[in-house]
Amino acid sequence: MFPTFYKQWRHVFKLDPDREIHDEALEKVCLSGTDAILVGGSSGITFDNTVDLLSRIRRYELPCALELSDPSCGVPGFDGYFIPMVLNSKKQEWLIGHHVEAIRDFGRLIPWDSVIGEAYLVLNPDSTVARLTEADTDLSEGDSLAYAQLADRLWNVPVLYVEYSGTFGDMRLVRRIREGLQQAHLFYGGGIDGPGKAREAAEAAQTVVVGNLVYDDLDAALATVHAVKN
Ligand code: 1GP
Repeated sequence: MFPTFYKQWRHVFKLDPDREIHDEALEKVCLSGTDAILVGGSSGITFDNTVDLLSRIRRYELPCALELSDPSCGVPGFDGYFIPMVLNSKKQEWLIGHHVEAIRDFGRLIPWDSVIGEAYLVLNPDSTVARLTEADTDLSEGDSLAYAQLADRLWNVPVLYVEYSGTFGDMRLVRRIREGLQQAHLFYGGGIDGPGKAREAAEAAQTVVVGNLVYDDLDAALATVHAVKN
């Protein structure tokens, strides 16, 4: 059985261990009414900065999960571990290679009961994650739908993450992707700059992820919680 705790999440803040957040801001984020904190980022993540952020978040009661793309940053003590696999990466290592190495080297330490496979569809070519993984973002609507259905129906991944990190995506496409899913739970993230876009994203996806806004405009970020959950 896969863990299913994330299925209740409508709104999530994603915090990056490599970015500074002051205690007062972190308190507001954790007491905002969001459903969970997802810890992750595309660069500069280390074991130490991940431990540090987790221990600060643990002062509060909300669930906290780690998006783990580098096994050397596998800090114990999170409520769950999302393992990203980039569907449209041109580099095999981001789809399956790193994962095989991690299981080979650390398999005996993996808490499988709290591990969730997370298939990413990366759609903003200018994002760090797209560059890092050499994602093929030049996709037709049909291509995107096919990637999503492959992950959902052929691979039975528990979570599909439509990632527009840094820019607001095409909500019509996101909605169509969701309509085509049979069992996967849909996360959307990218470019949410306030309650309006948060609401739009919430109409299209099951879980809305807000990242950069926490660091750029905290008040606007906090306002997205109510917009998504009500
Ligand atoms: C990033 O999807 C998240 O992985 C959130 O994106 O930072 O653009 O909000 P933003």
